[in-house]
Parts: sequence; C-alpha cells; structure tokens
Amino acid sequence: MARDKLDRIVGLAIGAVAMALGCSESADDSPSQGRGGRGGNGAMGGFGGSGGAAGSAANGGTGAAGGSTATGGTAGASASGGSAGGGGSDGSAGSSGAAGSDGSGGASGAGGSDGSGGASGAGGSDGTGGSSGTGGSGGTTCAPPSPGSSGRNPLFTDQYTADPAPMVHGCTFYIACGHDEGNTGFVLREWFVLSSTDMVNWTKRVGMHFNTFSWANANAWAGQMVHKDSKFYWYQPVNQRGSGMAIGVAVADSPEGPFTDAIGAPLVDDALEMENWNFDDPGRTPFTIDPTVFVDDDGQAYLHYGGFGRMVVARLNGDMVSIDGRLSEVTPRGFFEAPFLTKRNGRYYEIYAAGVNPAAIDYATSDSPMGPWTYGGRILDPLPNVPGQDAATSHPGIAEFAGQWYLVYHLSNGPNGGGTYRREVAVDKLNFNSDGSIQKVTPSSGLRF
Ligand code: FUB
Repeated sequence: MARDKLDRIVGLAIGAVAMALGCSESADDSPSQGRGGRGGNGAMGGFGGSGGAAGSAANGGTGAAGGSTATGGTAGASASGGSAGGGGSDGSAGSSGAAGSDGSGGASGAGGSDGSGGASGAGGSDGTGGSSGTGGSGGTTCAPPSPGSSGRNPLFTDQYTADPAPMVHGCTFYIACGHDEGNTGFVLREWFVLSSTDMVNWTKRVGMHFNTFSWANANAWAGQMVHKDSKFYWYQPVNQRGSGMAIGVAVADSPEGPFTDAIGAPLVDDALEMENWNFDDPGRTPFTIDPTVFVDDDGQAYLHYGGFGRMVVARLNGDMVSIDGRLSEVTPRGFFEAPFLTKRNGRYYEIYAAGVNPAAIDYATSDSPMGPWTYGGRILDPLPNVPGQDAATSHPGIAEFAGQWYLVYHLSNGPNGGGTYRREVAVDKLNFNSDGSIQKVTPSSGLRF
C-alpha cells in the first residue's frame, strides 16, 4: 500500500530526503500573534489580529476591545455610555476608545496590554455614563527584546533540533520542532517545544512522542502547533503502522501539553487521499508530510501539506480535526516540501523549501489561503556545504513577535557536527519591503537587538 509510495520515493533517490528515507536508521520517526480579541465583556486576552469591537452595552461600555496587531479596538457605540475601545496594539498601548455614539459619551478605553485584558472603560461622560468596563479582551503588547541583548544560533547545541514551526501566543515565542537522533538516516521519535519571552533565552522541553498516536510507529517529522479557541492543536506527520506517512493531530489546553490524540486515527492518510482523488494506487498520492495550519481572522482554518514537489490544500472544519470538503493540489513554483502558511496585511504567504535538496527557502503569495500562488522570491539560500557534512533539507516558518518578524529554520552545518540528520534550529530577523515582498535573510550567529 502506501509503503509502495515510500519505496518509490526511496527509489527516486533524489535529494537528501529521498536518500534519508532510503537509509533510515530505524523503523521507528495569527502568526499574527494569534486571534483578535473579542469585544464586549471578554476577559480573555486577544493576541493580535484585528482589533475586536468594543463593548456596547446600553448602560455603559463593557470593556475594551481586543488587542490588535495594528489597530486598536473600535469604540463603543451604545446609546448610553460608550464603551471602552482600544485593544492593545502591537507593541504600543491600545488606543483610546472614541466616544460612544448618540451623544452619551463614550469612555476612554485603556489599552489591553500583555494579555491582561483591556482596562476598565471609564464612565460615559454625558450623564448616562457607562459603568466601568469589565475588562476587555486584552491586546498583547509584548515587550520587545532588550536593546543590546543578543542570542545565538543554533539555539541549542546539546541536542539536535529540526523542522521548526513558530507560534506566538501571549508574549511567548514558541517553536515546535523535531528531535534529530540519527547519524546516517532520519531518526526522529519525539518533538520539542522551544520557548522564549525575549528571543535570547530559550527553554527546550519534550512536547510529545510519536507514540501519542497509537496508530503510528515511527517518524516524528515536521509538524506545526496552532492555537484556536483556547485549545492547542499540534499537526504531526508520522508513519502509520502498516502504511506510509500520515498526518495526525494532537490537542492540549496548553502549549506545554499534555497532548492527546484528538482523533484516534490519522487526519489525512493514503486512504483518504485515494478516496479524494479516486486513485486506486497509493503510489499516486502526494507525500503526506509537513502539515502547516493557519487559522484565519474569521476562524476558518486551512491545512496545507506535502513534499516532493506537490502541495495539498484543504479547509478544516471548525472542530480543527476533520477536513471540510476535498483536498486539492495547488503547488507554488519551486515547491519541494515544508510549507508554512501565514498572513500579513491581508495577503497570504506560503514559505517553503524550494528545489531538490540542498534546498533553499522561497515564498509565494496569494489573496486566498487556497491559492493559486504567485512566486515571491528567495528568502534563504541553500546552506553552504561544510566538508564532511552536507546541508540537504531546509525547513522554514515565520512569525511576528513584538513588532518584528522572524524566520525560523534549521541549520545542517551547525557548529556541532551537523549534517542532514543532525540539524539545529536557528532564528533570524525577517524584514518586509513596503510592497510586502520579503527581504533575503543571511544566516547569522545569533540575533542582535
Ligand atoms: O525531518 C524529516 C523531513 O526533513 C521533514 O519532514 C522535511 O521537512 C525535512 O526537513
């Protein structure tokens, strides 16, 4: 069955991934700072995105709006007593809420900050003043890294880390990644969660093992964790026992876990793909690896995945653990594997490993999360080979934190031995041009602030 496809891929023996598969040592391996806060009484902090609407209770504002990346929450507009406005914006205090409509005075809204919820709205100013706000959904105003501080690349040298995917939640920058334990082939059995609140000091802990999925028996490859509705979903490619690579999803109440299998079966596997495309040969299906999930401003989530030059796109249902409709192949130019989907200023960005290994990092954009994609350019050149090592795979993700975008990727030629199967996660700043294009990144020895 799907093993045929794996064998076929191995047979191709192109690129380091194919080679790696062929010599596997073991049978066992709103980016935009979250969602916009809701208006009204919400006590939960928003984590960026668009500002939530302010409360608009008749008797006064009921709280500040959600935090936003760029814009404060909107003002209250109740007939009596405007509500507080002003979500915390990205890196700056939330703006004041404008006066409520109808002349009855809006309150000033304090900015949400640090996820602690918007401050109370003051009373309306016109007799019918609004009562105190009950705490808006907080904006996330995260402190930027300290000026003069510096980090180091790779982030860790005590263990090998690979396939990073960033997630900013609250004021913590998380990186979900794999744990390379191989030498002459891929051996990945567990995933790490790396985290930092200052981009300089990082912690590393095991987040999950592939055996969280009872139906899996190997290959804890490149996954991504996302947040939606107070749950954390970790989409992971693993080897499905008796079959080939498949994508599972685990869920937890915290990025720290504990994670449990959300379905008890794969979300996507060869069987689903064959049914989707009416294939009778699993060898015709796309390579079911490297899931990326993006939750859009309206709550709609999208799953992309794929490898060996074929990228699949699909909508997820609201439960985050089932596919809405059909899978489609909509592959950006040059795509090889490792897609990462995000959004900035209304434009969708697909960042991905491009070209047969050694891979570069390229990107494409679209006005739809389902594509089609317009090639954007190169972000990261293939890492230079080092004698005795190689730099085969590349694996990217990008996220914004405290007003700065970052590229996470892995080195294969790090200072710790390196090589295709001993990779090390690194972070560098990523900058956009005014037209939305992405500037190239030069790998550094560490972040400087
Ligand atoms: O780590 C195993 C595979 O290597 C990943 O799934 C790919 O993205 C490549 O990095």
